[in-house]
Amino acid sequence: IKLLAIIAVVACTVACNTKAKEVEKPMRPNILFIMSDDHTTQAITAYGGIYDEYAQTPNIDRLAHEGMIMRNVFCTNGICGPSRASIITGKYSHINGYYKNEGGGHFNPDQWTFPEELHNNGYQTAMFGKWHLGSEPRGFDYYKYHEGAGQQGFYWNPVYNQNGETVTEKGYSTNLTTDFALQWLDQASKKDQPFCLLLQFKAPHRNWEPDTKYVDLWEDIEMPYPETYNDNYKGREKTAGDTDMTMDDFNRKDMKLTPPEELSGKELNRWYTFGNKRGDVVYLDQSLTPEQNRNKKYQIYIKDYLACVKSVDDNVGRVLNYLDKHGLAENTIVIYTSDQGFYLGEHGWFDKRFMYEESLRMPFLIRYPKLIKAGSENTDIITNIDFAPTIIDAAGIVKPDDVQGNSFLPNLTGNKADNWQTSMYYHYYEFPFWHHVQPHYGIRTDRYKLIHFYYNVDVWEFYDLQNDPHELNNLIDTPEYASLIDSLKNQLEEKRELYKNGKSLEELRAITDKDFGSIVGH
Ligand code: SGN
Ligand code: CA
Repeated sequence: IKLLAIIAVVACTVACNTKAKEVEKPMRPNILFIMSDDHTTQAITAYGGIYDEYAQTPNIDRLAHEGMIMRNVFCTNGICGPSRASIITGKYSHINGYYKNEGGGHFNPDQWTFPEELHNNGYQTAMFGKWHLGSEPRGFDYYKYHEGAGQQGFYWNPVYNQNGETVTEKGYSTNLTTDFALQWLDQASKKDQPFCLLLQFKAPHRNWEPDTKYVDLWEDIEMPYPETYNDNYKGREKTAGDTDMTMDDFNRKDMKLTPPEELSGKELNRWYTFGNKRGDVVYLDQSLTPEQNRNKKYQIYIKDYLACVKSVDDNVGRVLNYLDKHGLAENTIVIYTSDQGFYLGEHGWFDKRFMYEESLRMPFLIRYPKLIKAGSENTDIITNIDFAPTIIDAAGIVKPDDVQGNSFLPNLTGNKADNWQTSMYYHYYEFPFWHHVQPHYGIRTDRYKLIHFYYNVDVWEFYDLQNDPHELNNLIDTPEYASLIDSLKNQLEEKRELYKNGKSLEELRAITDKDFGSIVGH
């Protein structure tokens, strides 16, 4: 009822705009969309994880306590540019044209996006931090995004593109990006029109450089190892077992080792990455056993990652305090998410890309006191193409017909549509760089997952997430599941039809091979 009332107010505000102007101020909510890069749910205390005892995220958790935690929000193509393109368009990669980072890095700016829609509807719009879509942002009154390293940006003294102009700033990127966003908010919040602010941190992306004050935070502690840290990839040899994202691939740059002084740029790159040869392992110290070496690298990795998260959390706190202090908390929808999840040593990995749980799942916390009950939880199956329709719905705007996602605004008040999706479709294309993850597509229901890896292998995998939450037992050839697998294959085909991705394997491989024009320079 509350939702209907709000919709009625919004509808009236839009419809009676001319007449009602002097009587009532439009009640359209402000949107604060906070997205970090590669921040996974295992590193957010509200979701619960093995690091909770050591590394907490009290500010991000505030959104769960004062709003809703969503546990089944999934990415449709688990890497940066593609996820971001899906988020702003509400469409799958094969429709918005942004399939890959490598050789795929130019977003067609002429297409519909939610920030531009809000802008056209009287919102003040701005974007800060990581953009990573190659083309210039459209539909923003103001933007300041990371340049350098193929738009990955730098942790320290970052270079930004500020409304088309290159500027270098001094300091730590997570803090700086927040400073700039708050400066913009200072003037935007004084105006009558609502605002939509996209605050998109570079952290905690590779190579995980913490702020100086957090560098030695857990020096004397040995962080716990995830249960699947020693995965032997049995039954998944050609997929999970054939990557470049294990601790062996954790390089000298990741370890923050100091290079010899006399190296040229090219040599330095080689020194950092071991010349990118598959199977090379570099030792931190020759006296270590392979296992000690691996564990020591993992400790560096997890501590640096969690320290980067700490700065993200601090800055989320700064922003939430700002809203409180300026009386903006009531009428602002605050979202915290990340472009995908990440492996924190699960299956022995860092990075993402796979349709396995840790990287498929996106954190998603949302606070909007007018609509969402404090401390609530949701487990509906939602994907990143549903973000755009939901955000514009909250602003009282009807989505264009060709937007593929659906608004989950009703789900936030327990009014989920009867025909809400009970499964989701995933498709990843980039290969072999980075990390040698075979292109694959698949379907996930609330209990099962079916995946087809197809680039230069032909492997199907099937998991029962209830009995095997860590996805260690590929049951594709288990007779008891044969009919269930058949039915899932049909459902997967239906999804591909629904989303208009009926391409042949040959056509799909051609997409992986095609260079769409790149912003590389990693
Ligand atoms: C860089 C990283 C990769 C990472 C990609 C994509 N290498 O290339 O490890 O997978 O970005 O990340 S690095 O040595 O340059 O750090 S994404 O978040 O942009 O998708
Ligand atoms: Ca990312």
